[in-house]
Amino acid sequence: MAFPKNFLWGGAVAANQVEGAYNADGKGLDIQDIMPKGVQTGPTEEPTPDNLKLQAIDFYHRYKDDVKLFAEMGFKVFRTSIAWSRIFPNGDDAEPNEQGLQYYDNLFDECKKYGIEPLVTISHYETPLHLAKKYNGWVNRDLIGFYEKYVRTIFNRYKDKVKYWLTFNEINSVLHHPLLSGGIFTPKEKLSLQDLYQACHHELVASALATKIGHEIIPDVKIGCMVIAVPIYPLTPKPDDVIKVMQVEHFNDFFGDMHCRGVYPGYMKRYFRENGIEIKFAPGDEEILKNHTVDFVSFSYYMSVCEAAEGGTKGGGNLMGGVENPHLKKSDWGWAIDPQGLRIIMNKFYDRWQKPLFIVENGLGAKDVLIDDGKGGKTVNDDYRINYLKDHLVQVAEAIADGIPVMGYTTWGCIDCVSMSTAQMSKRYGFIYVDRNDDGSGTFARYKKKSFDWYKEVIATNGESLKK
Ligand code: BGP
Repeated sequence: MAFPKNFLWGGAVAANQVEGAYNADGKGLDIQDIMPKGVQTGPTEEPTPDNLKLQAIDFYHRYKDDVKLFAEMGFKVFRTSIAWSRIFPNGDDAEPNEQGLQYYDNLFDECKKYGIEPLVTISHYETPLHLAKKYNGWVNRDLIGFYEKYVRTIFNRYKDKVKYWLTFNEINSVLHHPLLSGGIFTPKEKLSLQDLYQACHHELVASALATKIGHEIIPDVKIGCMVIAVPIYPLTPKPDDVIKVMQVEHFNDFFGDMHCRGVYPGYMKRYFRENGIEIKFAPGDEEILKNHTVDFVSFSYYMSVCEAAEGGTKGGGNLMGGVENPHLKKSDWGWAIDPQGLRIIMNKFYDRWQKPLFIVENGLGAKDVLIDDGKGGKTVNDDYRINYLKDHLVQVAEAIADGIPVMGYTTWGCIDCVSMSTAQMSKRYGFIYVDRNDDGSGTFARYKKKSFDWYKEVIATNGESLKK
């Protein structure tokens, strides 16, 4: 397995899914604090006790022990996000919250202590609630200014500690989940296409602006976009099905095209024309988009889907829709398992954008059973997870052999965390089991799963152990 020498092996989480401490040390509320059921039902008025994210896995207080475990596995990189509302509690505050800034100083220092590079998502589905409620999130152009201020603050503060940044998590999901991804409070059914695509424009300008500012402030910085990668296969060879695939792919790829090419693609202009959408550009937008494209493309990969002009069974999956592929097995949560899809989408992305790739999420959400390890402790025999990750990493190696520059690989939820789509604890991805349950019970104790030692060996051998 030929992984490059400096390949960044590691794991990924997001602040809102691990930290808890939702109102500690001056943190303001964010949209996750009122989303107790993930994307399944609408938001609540106030934070409610059934929202597991309010405490999550208490990473806020336990990060030292957790980073130590990541270091034991040999992580070269740890991806997390900064909770915007720890830094600017309302999003539009005049001054940042020093306690929030200090917390991430401590976390990044802890990573550095073990030689782990932080990879930081600036905005991971956790827009300050006030920005959602007062401004309707990214529909409002003012968000660009608030984001710019936030970005300048964290870039200046962490410029010597963080070299790898992602501007928005899964930015292309905003078309499907406007509140989650764009902090847009208007319910999706009532949101006009005009407002939705204007919000996309604002996010894209903000992302390019962050790239510009990052390059000015941080020496040797690498700034990437982050998209959901979903290979789409036609359900049949009928040209109508293939056209359908092309059209759905256009909506998914629009965001990567903008980040890598800096201009609106023809297919999008056609869609705007035919749907009466007119994107309002402010002076300078065009130049910002054009001149500040990303250094690399990062993405999450969990599954592929099929599309058909008509028919097919609606597929499971977290955010993007599609119809079921009859040839693939599914996870406990109905997500199609398709390791080869990873190689396919990597080739597509590189052919299309010619930018280095970084796989920043991949993994299996499964129900784990904690058992005695025979040595007085507890563990999980998660061979299913090992097999899943192994099969996907073999395909990453294939993609590298295909000639694609790949910067690294971070598994999703390297420590069990609260699920984004369903807000459950029982959907576990980690190498480290956390004793917390869907009903909120549990001690928060950590236990190493079988996959912990497996991944440790993969990293130690730079992927050579995958041959076994
Ligand atoms: C991605 C999100 C993550 C994460 C992951 C797994 O779309 O970026 O935040 O949670 O999906 O999804 P889930 O937690 O719903 O299983």
